[in-house]
Amino acid sequence: MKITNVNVIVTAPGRNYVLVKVETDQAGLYGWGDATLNGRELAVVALLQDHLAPLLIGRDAGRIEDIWQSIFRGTYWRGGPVMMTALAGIDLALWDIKGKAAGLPVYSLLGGPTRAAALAYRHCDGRDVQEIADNIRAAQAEGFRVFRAQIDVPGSMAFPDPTWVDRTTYSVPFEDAPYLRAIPRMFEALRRELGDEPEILHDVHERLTPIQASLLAAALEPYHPFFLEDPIRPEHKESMRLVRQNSRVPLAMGELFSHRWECLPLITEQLIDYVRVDIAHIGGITEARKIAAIAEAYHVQMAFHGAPDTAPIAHAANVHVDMAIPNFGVQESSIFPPETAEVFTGTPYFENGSLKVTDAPGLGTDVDERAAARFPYRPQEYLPTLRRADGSVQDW
Ligand code: KDG
Ligand code: MG
Repeated sequence: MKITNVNVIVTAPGRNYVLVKVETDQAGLYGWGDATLNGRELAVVALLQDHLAPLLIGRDAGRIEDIWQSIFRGTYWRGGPVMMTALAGIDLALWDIKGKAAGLPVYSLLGGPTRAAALAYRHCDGRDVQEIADNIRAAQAEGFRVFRAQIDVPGSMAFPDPTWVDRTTYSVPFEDAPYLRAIPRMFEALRRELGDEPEILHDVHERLTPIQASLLAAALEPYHPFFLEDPIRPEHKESMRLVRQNSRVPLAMGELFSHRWECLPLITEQLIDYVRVDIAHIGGITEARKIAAIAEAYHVQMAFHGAPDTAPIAHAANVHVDMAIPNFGVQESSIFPPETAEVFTGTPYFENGSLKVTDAPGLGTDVDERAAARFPYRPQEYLPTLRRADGSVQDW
């Protein structure tokens, strides 16, 4: 089963996606991978087309681990989000091929299902508590049990929504003091409004210093968040010790990590409870299952990043891994722009607040290439930069 062609396409049905099609010498046997890196899409395209695709032609598509190792360790320069997203695109396509060749869904190749479906959380962000509570109630009516709550803090947006972006300055404000006051108040009000049952989490987006993160985590204890996500910046992982020592709320981190070694200190010191790595940014399923296995040994659960900025293919990969691993925690879920339905089939679907994939062979997703061609790349759809009131840059 030799690789005969690697084709990279960029399509923007609502937003930009980078897709990798790996074709083989067996008639009709191909796989699709997702190599979307939000705001840096074309860097990944160039790496795939100019440097990695030529290395793959003629290789045995079934040797996923060997291909992974040869790209990660065998090409000298390694790691980083661009490389690991490109590698994920290839890896996902190869798992898709392996599943199709075997006539089995990928979760079956990973050891078979350990659960019926993947518990999902839904974004219920809002401008104020009332809007968040209304969003949570609406999601509850659909069967959801876990919710993400982000609130707009006046003068200090907690969740920059692309529609709010001032395209001339291309920045949105963030101030830590009002944010730190607003989040405990938000949780308090949500508990008053909704009671204790809904599981509510909050994403800090790496915006706080270690001591601020510790204070916030401690302040949220009475409201038992499901987890507090990315309270500190990802570079100095040891700072998580301070947050851990000073609070008893579950902690989650990892969407900006590129591989298992970045997760290690947080897992082995049990400084987090959920690993949030993004399958499309860590080299794919091959790396995800290893991180999950390391985490399992330390009683840490997996909560794969599932933001809408990757294509339905990566989301399908999330659910296949979630279905198979024993230490699955929760799956972030996304609502895709409606146009994606014209391009993708086999997108994971919701059932009673959980995500499911079908038992179709491979990842179960397919791409209508003609439809994809109708949605050209949208240049410079970047996230805004956050800036403090004095004009200085703040972590996104
Ligand atoms: O590209 C940035 C997004 O992936 C990020 O803002 C989403 O933090 C995120 C999340 O948890 O979904
Ligand atoms: Mg996040």
